[in-house]
Amino acid sequence: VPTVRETTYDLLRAWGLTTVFGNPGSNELPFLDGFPADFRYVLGLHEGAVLAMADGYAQATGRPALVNLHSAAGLGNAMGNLANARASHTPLVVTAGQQARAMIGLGSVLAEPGMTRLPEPQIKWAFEPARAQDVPRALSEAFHLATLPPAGPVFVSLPLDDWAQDVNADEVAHLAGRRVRAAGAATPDLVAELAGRLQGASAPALVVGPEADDERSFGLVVELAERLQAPVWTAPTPPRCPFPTRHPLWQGVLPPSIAGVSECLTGYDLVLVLGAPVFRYHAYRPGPWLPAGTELVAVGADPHAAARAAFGDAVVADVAAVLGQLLDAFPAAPSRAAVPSRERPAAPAPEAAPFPADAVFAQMARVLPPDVRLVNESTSNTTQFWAHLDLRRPRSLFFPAAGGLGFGLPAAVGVALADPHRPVVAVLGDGALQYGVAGLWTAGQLGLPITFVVLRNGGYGALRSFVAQLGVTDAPGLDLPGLDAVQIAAGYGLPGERITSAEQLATTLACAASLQGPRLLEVPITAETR
Ligand code: TPP
Repeated sequence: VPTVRETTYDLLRAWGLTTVFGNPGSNELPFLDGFPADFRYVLGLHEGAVLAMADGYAQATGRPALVNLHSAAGLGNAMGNLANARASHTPLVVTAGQQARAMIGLGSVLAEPGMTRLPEPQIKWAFEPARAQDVPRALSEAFHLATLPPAGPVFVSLPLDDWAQDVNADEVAHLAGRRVRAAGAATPDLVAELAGRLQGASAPALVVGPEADDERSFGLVVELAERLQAPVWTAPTPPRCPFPTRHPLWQGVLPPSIAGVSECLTGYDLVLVLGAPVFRYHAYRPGPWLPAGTELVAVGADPHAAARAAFGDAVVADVAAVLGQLLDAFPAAPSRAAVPSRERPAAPAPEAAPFPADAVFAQMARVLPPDVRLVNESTSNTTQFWAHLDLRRPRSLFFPAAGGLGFGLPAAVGVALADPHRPVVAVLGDGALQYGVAGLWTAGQLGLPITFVVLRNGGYGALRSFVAQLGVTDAPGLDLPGLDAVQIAAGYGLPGERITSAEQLATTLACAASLQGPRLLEVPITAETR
């Protein structure tokens, strides 16, 4: 008779979940007992790092990932990055070990009767199986639900004495072979209506979001934009890069405010939003949702986002499928005046440290290999970052979707694990580095080719700008003296270098493609004022 453990490992194998991102404790050891040789355990030294490594891996592969955390404490440590995973719609099966069933109600150490409430509201679903025998089916539900659109993390609590129990083989016989898929295409009527509106528009514009950053959609968005001769913006606060940043139709990132979006879209009669909520604002700058005379239609997988929007029509559907349908529906579009290209900011050459951030990013765009994957968690200079990026392939950029720091460093580890052939550069603020620092150890142990670029401005630069915007004075806690990123890296076994000259910056960045293992570069930068 198979045990819960054997059945579970067979299912995980069938689902391709043979990498376990975890940090273990006594509740989880019975699951890890006799860990099969064809599985890989990726150890993170803090659960926040574990969650973000899995998130980076899932986003970079486009496949779900499995996380195993330790009890309520480990799950709690992972909550910040669970918020990021929820916001980026990352398919994650998050598990935590629970005490032995007989001990849960007794207030025992490592027992949490409210375990399934703990990860609320950052999950699609949380469950603790009623019987040990239900563990395989519960994990099956979690796997499919995490993957179905809109994808996202789900949580299963796993009592430690379940693993050695027998299952009824008949009860679980069909789980491994089940295929659960969403069919997200639009009906012919809807396609005809959307195509008609686009063709009839005198000045259409596109706004693209993270759902379009995959192998299926990326090229189709370009095709649609070119066919329509429509300008393309990236939706506000982008966690991904869904459109090539040097394409002549790309206009940049929409500003993250109500008034800012409306100002940018002035002059367009129809805005088609593809794969983004409408919209993820940040600073409160009220104004009209849209300019007078502008209509908006959003296509995306998230029904909640569709329902929540305060304006515009919405179609809940698979972005790639609808893109394909639209392209088939109108092979030729009416000819329109050429869209003026965005004025690219001058790309200053770095001179000497401290460097302006835009000079560092311009240098990256010059010397990094074309297949580079970037993770960005440097907050005061995202405008400069987007201004200079040269990204032309899907899944090339990852940023914490909920704005929670501590994602970037470990996410880079997961991104590198997903494809060791694409070099990874993580751009981290000197503040951001500290929230996910434990990820350095995993990067070092696995010898992953990651360049961690720590931009040292000596403080919480983004908050310094907010202080000015919000009219706040004398706020404490914004300066970060006394941090030495090179020595921190050394403590985790990573080589590090402090960059002082433009030449050193150019040569060290240029070898990102030929690394044998991770390294950290500390780059002094000047403060940005916005
Ligand atoms: N805690 C978490 C988990 N996430 C956050 N976003 C914040 C606090 C608030 N926060 C936003 S930006 C920022 C902070 C603390 C400053 C980050 O500083 P740094 O990484 O050095 O980048 P800089 O802004 O200086 O470019």
